[in-house]
Amino acid sequence: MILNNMIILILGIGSGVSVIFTLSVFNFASNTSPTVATAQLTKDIHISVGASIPQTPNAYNPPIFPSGNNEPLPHGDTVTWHNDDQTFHTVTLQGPSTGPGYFDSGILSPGESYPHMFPTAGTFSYYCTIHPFMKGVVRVG
Ligand SMILES: [Cu+2]
Repeated sequence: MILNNMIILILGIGSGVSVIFTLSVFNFASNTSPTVATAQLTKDIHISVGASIPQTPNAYNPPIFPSGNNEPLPHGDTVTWHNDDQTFHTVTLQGPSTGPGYFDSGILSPGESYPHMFPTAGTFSYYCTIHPFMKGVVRVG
């Protein structure tokens, strides 16, 4: 009887371990996607309400992206601008309007978005052609 109980106990531990192992693998797999989704959500720049008025702070928000001491955007990544304002704006690279790396959203209506992929490293200053006082920077590493 004692021997039989020990075998059952050992089998019980064995199956318990395998269940725990299976659960941890499942949890790892299910935790992966939300982490990626959160990272992508941070690559957005918002055109602020009132951006057409020079006194409005952070016309592009954040005005320098990535902000603060954050690492530059990895080259190959995409930033999406969102026109949250109630009038037209553009997202236009400053400098010559030719050559590789140039980008221009054209007119963005209220509620419209503009994605742009940065293929190379650099510091990219951009502005709004309708309201040239609106300025922003994207840092790409
Ligand atoms: Cu504008």
